[in-house]
Amino acid sequence: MSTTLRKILVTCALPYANGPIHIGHMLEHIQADVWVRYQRMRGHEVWFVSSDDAHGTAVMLRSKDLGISEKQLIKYIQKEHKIDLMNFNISYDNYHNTHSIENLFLLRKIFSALNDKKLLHKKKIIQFYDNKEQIFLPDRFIKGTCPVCYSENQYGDICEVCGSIYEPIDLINSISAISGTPPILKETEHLYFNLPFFSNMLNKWIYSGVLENSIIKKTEEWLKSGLKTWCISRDAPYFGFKIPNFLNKYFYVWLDAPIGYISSFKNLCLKNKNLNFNEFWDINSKCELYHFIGKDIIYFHTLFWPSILEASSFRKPNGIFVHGHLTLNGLKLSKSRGSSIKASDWLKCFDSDSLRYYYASKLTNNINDIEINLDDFIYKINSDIVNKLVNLASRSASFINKYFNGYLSDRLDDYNLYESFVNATKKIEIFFENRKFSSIIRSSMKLLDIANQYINEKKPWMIQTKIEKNNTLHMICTTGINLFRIIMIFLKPILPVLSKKTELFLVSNLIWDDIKKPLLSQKIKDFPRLYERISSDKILKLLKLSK
Ligand code: NOT
Ligand code: ZN
Repeated sequence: MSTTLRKILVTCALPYANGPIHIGHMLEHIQADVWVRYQRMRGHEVWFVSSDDAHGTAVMLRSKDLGISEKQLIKYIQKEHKIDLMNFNISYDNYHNTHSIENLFLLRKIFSALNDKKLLHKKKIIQFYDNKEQIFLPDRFIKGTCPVCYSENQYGDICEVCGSIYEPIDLINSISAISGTPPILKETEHLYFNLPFFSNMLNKWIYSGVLENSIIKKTEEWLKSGLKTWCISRDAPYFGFKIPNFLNKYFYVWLDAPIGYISSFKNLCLKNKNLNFNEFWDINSKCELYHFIGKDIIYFHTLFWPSILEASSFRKPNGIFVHGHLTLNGLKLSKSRGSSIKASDWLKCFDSDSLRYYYASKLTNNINDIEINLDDFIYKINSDIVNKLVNLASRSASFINKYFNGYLSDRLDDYNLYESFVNATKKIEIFFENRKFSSIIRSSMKLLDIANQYINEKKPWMIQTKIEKNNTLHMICTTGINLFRIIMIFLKPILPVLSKKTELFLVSNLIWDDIKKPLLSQKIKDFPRLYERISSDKILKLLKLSK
């Protein structure tokens, strides 16, 4: 029995509404979904929400390229994103978008709180401007040579080669990524948020158990080097929400994007009358709040976001769960540079459980990069899922179906062995809670080796006896089925499709609290095709699709 029941709200970073979901995005959605499914299995009340990040220059330019309005684009993209996420069985309770009534309402509320507390001021600055396209250039739309390591073709905010952070003005030979012409400098006025005011709060908050040590270290560095005021406005033309009483200025996408966490939940509350918005977002909320993010946006979540929440009297998160970048056969998959595999293309070649399993086998609670190697992927799926997991079920079930009419025996052959599997539960629970998914896979595979070894030693195929209920053959195979069942309960949050098939086959749901109690005497179904071996031929197909 789970002890105290918790109320938990979980979010993933909001995918931009300017392009498809890639397997890089999917790493995060899968990581969060596995954690959410586990918590739900333990009986906790979990709400899982995300949203499309609809605003910003990139969305505006993309819709211009396509010759459609921004609203048409984000509507179409949101539909596509939802399908991709559903096809990977990401169990969102709500998937909204930030160009919504709820987000506008919350943004205005937060904006007036910031105004009331005098946390905003206007400042004139000089900025890069594309004279040809008549548009101020965001950092990501300026390219040039890094002023530190002299690598060419770097963005205006950060060098992807040496990691230096600088101002766009510092770039050497800068060029507008929109028109390809060198930008000019032009004066403009912007709205700034007094981030330094929150230094003391942040200096305490980061040690309150919300961050892993490596994230604390990074945030400490930023705090030590001194916080700067944060520009929260953008010039027209822009796609976003207009700032009241500030002509031709819009709220910066990074201000309203995190508000999307709140507004998606607010939208869910409108659909589900039993949910109480304030219970989750009040400053004194007892519910837990966790954000899953990638390491490229730590800054926004450990500095800006808690400060904005503090300023507007909302509660702060209990944890920021950060993962590393994805690399494919050694290459970094970057969101903005577009070198990646689309989630929908993946499904033309492989199934969704396989990616979920492979990611889980690599994920842990640190920010190391996750390396995908497609040959290794094929090998791991076939050797773990087919040869160890499904094989254990298949070799046990064949005798049960053939000789015992599909009925399990009334007793196990080896209770000690069964007990030793049950005893792994505590360890697996701790791994899940701490997001050490790779350890869950490793432990499960070790147990499967033991189970398969047990069958090898007992050699049920050599047992020549009368077909009698509860004879040794019957009890050995029932033990095999039950060991398989425990591992499937452990892996259920990771493998939803295989779990569903297993539940149909066992005519019994995979339930955490049932681990201790073996499945006996009842009828199971004929052994179905639980999982098909995957073939390396598909790698070429996938790479072709992704060109
Ligand atoms: N669209 C952004 C990205 O990097 C993520 C926004 C997450 C919302 O893909 N965040 N905050 N804070
Ligand atoms: Zn550099």
